[in-house]
Amino acid sequence: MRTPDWPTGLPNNFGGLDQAFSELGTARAVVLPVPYDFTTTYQGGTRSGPRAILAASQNMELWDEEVGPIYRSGIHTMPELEPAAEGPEAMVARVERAVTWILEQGKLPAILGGEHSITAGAVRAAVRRHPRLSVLQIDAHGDMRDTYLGTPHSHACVMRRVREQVPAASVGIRSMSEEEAEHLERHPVPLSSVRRFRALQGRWDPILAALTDEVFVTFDLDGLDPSILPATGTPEPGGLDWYEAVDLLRAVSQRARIVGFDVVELAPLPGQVASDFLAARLVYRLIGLALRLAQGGADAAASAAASDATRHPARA
Ligand SMILES: [Mn+2]
Repeated sequence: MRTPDWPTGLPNNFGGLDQAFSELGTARAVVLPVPYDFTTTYQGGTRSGPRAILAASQNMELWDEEVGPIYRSGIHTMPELEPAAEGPEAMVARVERAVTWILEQGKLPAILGGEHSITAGAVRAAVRRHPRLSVLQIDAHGDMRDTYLGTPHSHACVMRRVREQVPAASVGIRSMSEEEAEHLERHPVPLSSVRRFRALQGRWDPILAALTDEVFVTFDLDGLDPSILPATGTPEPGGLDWYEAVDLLRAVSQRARIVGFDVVELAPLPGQVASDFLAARLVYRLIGLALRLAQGGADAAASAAASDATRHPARA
C-alpha cells in the first residue's frame, strides 16, 4: 500500500513532534497524560487538563528562550492513563505503576494532570529508584490534611502522604485549613508563603537547603497568580509570577538533578488558552532543566535578568 502523500497536520503528541523526535526508543523524556478528576471539591475540569496542554504544545515554538531546542533530545508522549473508577487509592497505584515503568526505561517522567492526588503515586515510584529523593512543591495550598472527605488519598492530603516518605520544600503556600495550620505548628516543615519567598529576594538557600540532590518537582498551577493562570479549580489570589517560578526552578536544576515532575490542576476555560499555553511552556521548560540542557541558555537568561535589574532589583 502506498503512503498518502497529501499534507497533514501535526502529530498529536507533546510538541507535535515528528517520529524522529517522539519515538520511545530514543526519547529522553516521556510525557504521561493523567486525565484524572475525582476528589476535586470546587470547580472540576482537570480531566481536560492534559489534552489542553498537548493542544497548546502543538502551537508552541519549540526553541525555548532558556533551554533552546530541547525537542531534539526526544519527547515521547504515552497514551492517556485511564482513570480508575474505584477511587483515588486505585488511581494512585496506577500512576505509580506507569511512572515506575517510565523510570525503568531510563527516561524522565513528565506527568500532566489531572488533579493533585496523582502525585503520591509518582513520588512512590520515584523514591524507589532514587532513595535520596526530595520533593519541591509549588502550590497555593498546603495539601497537608490527614484525611479529607473520608479518604487519605485526596488532593487535599497529597503533601501529607509525600512528606511521610521524603523531605519536601513547599513554595507559594497561602491557603490552608485550621487543622493544617495547627499540624504545621506542631510539626514545622520548610514551607514558604509568597510573602516569605519574596522576602528572600532571590537568595533561596533556605528553600534549596531543604532539598536533596535528586528532586521531584510537583507543580500545582494554582501556585501561580490567577491573573496569569485563571484556569484552575481553586484559584487563590497573590500567587507567584512566571519569572519567579521559572527562576526558582532554574536554581533548583543548577543545584540538584530533577528526576521527574508533574504539572497538575489545569482546568481549562473555554476560550481562554493563555493558561493552557503557560502550562505547555512550563512542561517544556522543566524537561529542558531536568535534562540539564540549560547551560548556555541559563547564562543568557542570567545576563538578561541582570539587565532587567531596574524592573526586578531584588533579583539582580
Ligand atoms: Mn493547590
